[in-house]
Amino acid sequence: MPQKVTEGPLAERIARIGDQFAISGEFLYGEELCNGHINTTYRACYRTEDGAEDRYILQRINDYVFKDPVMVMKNVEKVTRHIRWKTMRRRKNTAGQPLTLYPARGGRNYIDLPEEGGMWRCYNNIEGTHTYDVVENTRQAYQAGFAFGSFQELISDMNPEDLKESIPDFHNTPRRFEALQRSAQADVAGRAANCEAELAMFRAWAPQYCRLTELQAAGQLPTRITHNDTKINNVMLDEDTDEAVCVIDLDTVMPGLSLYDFGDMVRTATCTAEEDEEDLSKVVMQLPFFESLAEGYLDAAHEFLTDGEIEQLAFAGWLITAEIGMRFLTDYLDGDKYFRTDKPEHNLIRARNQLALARSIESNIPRMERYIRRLMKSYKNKR
Ligand code: GN1
Ligand code: MG
Repeated sequence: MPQKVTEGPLAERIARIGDQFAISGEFLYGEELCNGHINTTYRACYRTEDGAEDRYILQRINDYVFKDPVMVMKNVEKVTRHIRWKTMRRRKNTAGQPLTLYPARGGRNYIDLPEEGGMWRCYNNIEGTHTYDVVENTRQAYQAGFAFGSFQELISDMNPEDLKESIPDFHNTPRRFEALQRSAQADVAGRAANCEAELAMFRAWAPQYCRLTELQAAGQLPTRITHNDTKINNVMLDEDTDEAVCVIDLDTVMPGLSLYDFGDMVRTATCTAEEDEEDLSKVVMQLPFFESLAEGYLDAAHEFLTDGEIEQLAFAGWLITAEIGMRFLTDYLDGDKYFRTDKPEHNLIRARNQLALARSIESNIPRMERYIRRLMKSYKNKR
């Protein structure tokens, strides 16, 4: 649980940043939320005039990762506005409900505060919800799939050209492999000798990395606006019922392939071990979780996805797990510049974990594909 602070340097800093946004009331306390490997996140609580307590999320955009934070904010604004437009017209709440950005001093939805480390923005805190770092039961897997499927459906009619690539080639697996090769070659942190076995495994898989990008280049997979970071802990579930309420962490919304989004759900919602679990015997994909996840996702998304996309769903789970594994190993070789780490070998541990998970997913692909075909048949029969 995050520690609530009412005074001292951290509380003062949070209050100072909160003071830049369209928030009224008296500052009560702040807390640092340590979720995610990238941004700095605080929650601030204010007492309103009528005695209620309102909470907000204050977040600094990591400008090492996002070279152009303004571009990130423009993408986020377009997506949240489009979702608001759509949900208002439908007059019903959907699990993809948007976050609300609060205006900052000066008329934008963000503010550059060099003395506070960079660019900040403010969101509503989604009350009455919680997140899971690992999935515990099939209901949670279903709800996560449904939430991201609904999110994709809500933005499925946006024009991909309206958003910019805030991180170029973010999910371009062949490029990620090239980057890994370069980092192994440069070996700036002198760590390549510690991970020869892992490097060899990623090299052995190399011929498969280009499958989705080649299908996309050949026009057989549509470019869409996608979320690009669909980890299980980026979906807020109702704290009493575990029903999906809202998808968060929109920083990487940009043109991409829906398959990488589904793949990242498979990576994070079908295994009960954390991303940095060292006991690899625990790092296995559980088929019942996959089935619920796929059902939730397709319940929301089967109508707009193409046959070409449906065919690659199972493979995408394997591909992104290998890709994220390569990114962890690259960062290990580069000396831990990108992902937040808590120990010297943290990125190597994560890379080994993802290798184990990718192997486990690989061995399940035929079963996963069979289940998807069954699901798709059931939708056709219902028509
Ligand atoms: C990062 O910020 P966070 O933890 O949601 C990363 C994702 C990785 C993920 C691995 C912008 O996401 O791409 O899948 O770590 N985000 C960025 O846990 O690189
Ligand atoms: Mg993220």
